[in-house]
Amino acid sequence: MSLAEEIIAELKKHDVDFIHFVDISKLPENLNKNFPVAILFGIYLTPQYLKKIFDTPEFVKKMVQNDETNQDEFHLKEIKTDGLADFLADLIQKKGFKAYSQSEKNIDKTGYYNKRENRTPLPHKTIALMAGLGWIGKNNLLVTPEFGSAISMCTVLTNAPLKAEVHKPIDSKCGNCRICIDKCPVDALKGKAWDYSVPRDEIVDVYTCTTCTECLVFCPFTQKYMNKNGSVP
Ligand code: B12
Repeated sequence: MSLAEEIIAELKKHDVDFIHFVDISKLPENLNKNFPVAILFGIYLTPQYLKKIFDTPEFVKKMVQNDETNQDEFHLKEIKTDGLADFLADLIQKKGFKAYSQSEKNIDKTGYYNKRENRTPLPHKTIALMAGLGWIGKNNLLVTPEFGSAISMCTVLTNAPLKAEVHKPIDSKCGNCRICIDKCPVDALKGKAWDYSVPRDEIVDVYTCTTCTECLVFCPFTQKYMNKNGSVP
């Protein structure tokens, strides 16, 4: 079994939904830390979970008030994808190659988490665009044609000999839609369309964002996925 097959088999054992080997060798060193390849993987959020948020005003606020965060699907899947990144980096290092897990914990532990600006050097979204998975919506999230923004993902940077690809990002399909902007309870979304030259802070005010997930759930592409499985409201 090749290393690529072993990595895919290990991740599939943990119900990972998508895996991509992305060529990041052309990115500047302050982004790719001199690693030529990024392993991007993720898990989709369930339509049932999205429906719960869709039907429950202030879902996250109530969840926090009721101290139920530990049962929250997105929270649990974020812990899972980050944990798998740490596990994968360890597995690749044991094979004699270099690997860097981009879990929040490891980025912080290695001193690359800019807490003041809430940013990391090479966001998963940048790698997801290079994998051709989707576009950056007006919600500043990765939006995919089939699952909208209903994703928890993580990445591992490595010099392991993995056949990697890079693709053009999909053109935005937001058009004139502004549902995320109008749904945001704290007006953190500024209505600016993304492109490479647009800084994050011109799209979203991360210091006002309350992480209520509404911009993720109410996106029409997330809604299409949520409703596809017969959970039409
Ligand atoms: C810090 C952080 C936050 C902060 C700041 C958000 C932010 N966008 O920076 C806060 C706490 C506010 C936050 C909130 C949320 N977050 Co958050 N967050 C992160 C984290 C840990 C780091 C993000 C980062 O580095 N930001 C810095 C900026 C510059 O990058 P970015 O906005 O993520 O992405 C930009 C770049 O990729 C850039 N870009 C793309 N291609 C290229 C190419 C080049 C050359 C360049 C220069 C730039 C560039 O365009 C993107 C948009 O501006 C990531 C995990 C990770 N390590 O990536 C999760 C992550 C982005 N969050 C995620 C989610 C789901 C959320 C929430 C919905 C959670 C919730 N419960 O509500 C909200 C939504 C907020 C919003 N609408 O943006 C998901 C996104 C999934 C998706 N579909 O995109 C991630 C990937 C975590 C995961 N487990 O999947 N988050």
